[in-house]
Amino acid sequence: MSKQEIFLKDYAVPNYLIDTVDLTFKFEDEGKSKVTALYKVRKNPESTQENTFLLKADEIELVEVRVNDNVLSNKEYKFDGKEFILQNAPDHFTFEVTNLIDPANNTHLMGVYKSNGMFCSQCESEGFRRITLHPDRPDVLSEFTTTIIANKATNPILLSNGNKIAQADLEGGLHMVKWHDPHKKPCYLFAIVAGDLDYIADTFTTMSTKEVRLKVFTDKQNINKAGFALNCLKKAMKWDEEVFGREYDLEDFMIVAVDAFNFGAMENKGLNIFNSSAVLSTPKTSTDNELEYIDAVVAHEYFHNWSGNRVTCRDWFQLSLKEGFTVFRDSSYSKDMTQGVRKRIEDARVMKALQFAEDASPMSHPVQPQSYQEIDNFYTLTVYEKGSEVVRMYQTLLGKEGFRAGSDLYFDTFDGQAATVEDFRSSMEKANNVDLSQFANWYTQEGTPIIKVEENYNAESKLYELTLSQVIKEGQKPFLIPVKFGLVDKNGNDINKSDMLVLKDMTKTWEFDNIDEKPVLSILRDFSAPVKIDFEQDDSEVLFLAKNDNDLYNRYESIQRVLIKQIKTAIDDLKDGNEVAVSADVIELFANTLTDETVGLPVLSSYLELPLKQALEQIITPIEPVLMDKALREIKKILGSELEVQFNDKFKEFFDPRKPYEFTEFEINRRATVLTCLSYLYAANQDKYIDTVNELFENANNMTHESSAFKMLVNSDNQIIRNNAISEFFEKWKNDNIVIDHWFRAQTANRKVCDATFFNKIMENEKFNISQPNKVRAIVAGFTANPNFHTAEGYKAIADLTIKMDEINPHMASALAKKLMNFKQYDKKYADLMLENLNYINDNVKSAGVKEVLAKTLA
Ligand code: HT7
Ligand code: ZN
Repeated sequence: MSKQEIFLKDYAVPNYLIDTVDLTFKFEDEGKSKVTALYKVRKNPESTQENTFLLKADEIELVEVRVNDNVLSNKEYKFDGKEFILQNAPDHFTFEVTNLIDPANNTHLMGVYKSNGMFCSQCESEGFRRITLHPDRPDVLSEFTTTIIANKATNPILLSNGNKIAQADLEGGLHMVKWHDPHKKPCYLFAIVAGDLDYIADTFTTMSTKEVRLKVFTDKQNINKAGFALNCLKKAMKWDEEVFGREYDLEDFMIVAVDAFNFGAMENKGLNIFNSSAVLSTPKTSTDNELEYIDAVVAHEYFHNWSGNRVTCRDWFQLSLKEGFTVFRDSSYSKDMTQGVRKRIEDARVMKALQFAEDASPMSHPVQPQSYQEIDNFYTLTVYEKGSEVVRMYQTLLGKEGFRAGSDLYFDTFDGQAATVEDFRSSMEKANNVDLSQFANWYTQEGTPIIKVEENYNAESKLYELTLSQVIKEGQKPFLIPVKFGLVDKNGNDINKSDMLVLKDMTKTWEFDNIDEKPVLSILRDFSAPVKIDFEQDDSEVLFLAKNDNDLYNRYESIQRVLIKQIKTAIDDLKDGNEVAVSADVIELFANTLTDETVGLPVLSSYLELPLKQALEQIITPIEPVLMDKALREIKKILGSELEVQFNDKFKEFFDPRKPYEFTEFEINRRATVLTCLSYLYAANQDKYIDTVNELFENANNMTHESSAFKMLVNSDNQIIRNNAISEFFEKWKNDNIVIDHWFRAQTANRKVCDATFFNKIMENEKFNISQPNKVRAIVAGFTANPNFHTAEGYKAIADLTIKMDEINPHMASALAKKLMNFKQYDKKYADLMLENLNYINDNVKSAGVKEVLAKTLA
């Protein structure tokens, strides 16, 4: 059933505020659990509305409601299961509700549910209403006290937000723990956990010398995998003090790992709840990428303590206020920790491949959406990643110091309040004494702006002119765009003095005089704004930049431009029934990249990566997914074969499989380079390199090597090698609930192993569990990247799974429904089949989230 559309322009302050929330949970190991909520309520002095107290509900069973201790009869309120309305409420009163919840049967994973026998919660965005009656909006901030009662033998650990203020053993094998959170917070930051958990502990001394107790809780079997995250937490706490001046504000900071979780993690005040895949790790069980991801997620959730919790959002339209800013903060942290320049390349890669695709999709929306039906559909790349790029542009324009001054002012001014993206901007403006009002357009206007570039050089007057024009949607106002650039001479040196142009108007020309020779323009260095560039630059200039640009990011970008052109030609060749050929220029460029001393380890593996399919799909249309897949494979094979010597030299220079594992920038880059080189060599000549791959697989002392080697073996042309690797990996890792996801994903991604029938069958595997989103994500991420997905049966398999998930977990179902959303960009033979399946999904689903995606897609 579709939900009513909610508009930002209709925002009104809440009629009532709740000063204190007193919750009591009595958890039952079997059957339903009882929740009692006691609120101190008062009329909001800012509200001009009547005395209507409106509370939200979802799948809760009401037992009793009291106002000022008097039980209400059901004639004294209106309740339809979703909304509870008390008309003519007093100006001040206590409101007490008792209700039942059913955690064991809560498969939506929102509210309180059970994961692996443990009680846990997820309230953002609108999950608190699945726990008890509440206005459930982020601008109602309260002081929470939480009492948890449960069987002591089965649930020895009872956790909630804040400080533990009491505990006692009770009759009948029960015990009780009481928590109090002194910081006012919206209910979406509430958390509760009960179960038989183990933990590791440490301490952190803050900059004002307060000692904070740190704990990471996991199920008993995984406690040996908690240390890495705990260490990351300490690094993040220190970094936030040093770089943003933010200190932690409670005596305890706790992280709990749960297996069934809809997202990466959740920043509940003092009690972060994590998807176990975003916390549990050792080098033997997690790849470098996964460890870096864990480091980033731990930091991200911790950073929310200020950007999100101390200063929260007024309404869900302000989601990017906390998410864009916090992604910016975690991205800066990752750059400082291990990722360096590779981080910028990766962030831009995600933006260009995935966020730009979202901007071009039916679900396109501004960083600050102006309306929604189901807010959970808007936890998107646009709100998170583009939102982070927008915050980054503030820093680019204001400089690091100016930005820090703005951030300090923002935190000081809005501490303890629910703020807006305008509040953030006004802090940046005030601290720097500038007018940034035009910046609002980045928040309110959707789509990816294009900058058209024109240049003119006059050898006689030695004048170089550069014109930048904005190509934006009809009706949109021009964006304020920082454009970093270089004018590169033939020796690869920059001849421009300032390195940034600020484009405010629809079009503007800049003049540079005394230029002796036409320079080569290196535009949008550092990916200084989330825009596309339309520039018909000579192939020879692009190639020159790919080899000589002194800006490490733009050198990568130019290599990608050369490759995109090559892939386009290859797809055309295949369409014409010809074989794929790789141009001498491309081969020479790769040879140069592999041998040029100026290409250091920090960038080498990124420079050697072929463009992501999603990035190509925006440029090479209509999309021919099967031909694209083939073109990419052929190009890789040819490069691996033509440049075998160079790849092998690099490989040998850095290959050291027995070296003890270290999580350092150098070692991560070294492993990435080795594995990238090996993947080219293996693509070109499996027989010759199979022994190396096998050895790496058998003797790996870390998951980075093991998982890469496993994927190569699964890709073998030899069925026996494939099957052996698949069964060996399964036997070794079947009892590791996280590592086994590599096994699921590697198979469904592989065209030699998985088609639609296999995809449907793998869900019957003893280790597959449909109620764990990680499992569903693993098989779907693999299969949708596999060319066999693009068949009638492949689309139907995803449609069937979407329909099934709609019943079990609507949040996941929405994500699945988006897989077919871009059907119009595909060649007609695929588009028709996708459309057929979208209609089939639409006829068979109920949840508001999926309905919203389909309504936009089919409009
Ligand atoms: N703020 C968190 C968002 C989140 C979430 C949203 C919808 C459904 C389930 C969810 N779990 C966590 C995550 C973050 O950005 O930090
Ligand atoms: Zn976040």
